[in-house]
Amino acid sequence: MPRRLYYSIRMRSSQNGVHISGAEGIYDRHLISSMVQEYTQRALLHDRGRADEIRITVEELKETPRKIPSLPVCTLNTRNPDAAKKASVKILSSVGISARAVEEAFNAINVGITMRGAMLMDIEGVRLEPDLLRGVRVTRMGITEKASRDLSTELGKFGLDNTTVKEAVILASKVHKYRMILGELCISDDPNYTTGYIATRIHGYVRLPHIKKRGIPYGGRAFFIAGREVKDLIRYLQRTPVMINRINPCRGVVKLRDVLERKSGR
Ligand code: WAQ
Ligand code: MG
Repeated sequence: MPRRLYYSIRMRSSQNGVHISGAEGIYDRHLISSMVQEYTQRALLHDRGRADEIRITVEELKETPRKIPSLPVCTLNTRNPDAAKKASVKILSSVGISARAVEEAFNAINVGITMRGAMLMDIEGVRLEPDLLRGVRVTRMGITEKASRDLSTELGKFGLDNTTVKEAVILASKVHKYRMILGELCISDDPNYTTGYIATRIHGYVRLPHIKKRGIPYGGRAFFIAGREVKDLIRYLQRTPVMINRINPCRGVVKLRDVLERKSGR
């Protein structure tokens, strides 16, 4: 029987060369035209302004996507940026990332120059990505239709069924499948979106409300890496197609103690 074909569909929109929105997924052949339509609509309706250029890529994947489960999601009751940072340090240091590295990641994000991709840092905070301005972009991830419905149901229990959270969970689930990645810090670049997250394979995806003050127009991502050999890792992040086909249960607001003790068990 011939291999079943999958397609990576990616959208980017901009106005006067400035990025407005982006989205991507992996789909069956029969969904290509409806997804192209959906992404076009999404680009045209984005509240950050009218796109004057929309680029949509439809690419047949040469490898069958790896199937993986989603990270479990929970939320801490952090009330301000300082509390969010302290919680980040506690959780990330429990998997071997130094407090200094976490500090470096926050500092680099707060410089205010938003990168297109993520920083790669070793556990001491030394930057490992070859292009320090652009970072490394994770692409070629998706979710099956069934898992997407299940993720919506699961997140919906806590009022979190929206594309921002879903896409971040899908991205993080791909990232943390790779053994060398110990942890992640993410702060949105949307000035109105003040919830960030950290993630580890052990603790899952931990949401951090008020990680930044409202109105701040920059954000960023850092992946903390065991070792320093990043070539295969970068290839995985950028090119290996990965699809979520199973959803782990999510929790609502939890205590930091619960996150540190009750590991997600993956
Ligand atoms: N690969 C690597 N880095 C990326 C990617 C990608 N595909 N997309 C964005 N980044 C980097 C880039 O530096 C952005 O400025 C930064 O991450 C933040 O990206 O559960 O919306 O798309 O409520 O603004 C977190 C949701 C939302 C928390 C994160 O990130 C929650 C979000 P944004
Ligand atoms: Mg954004």
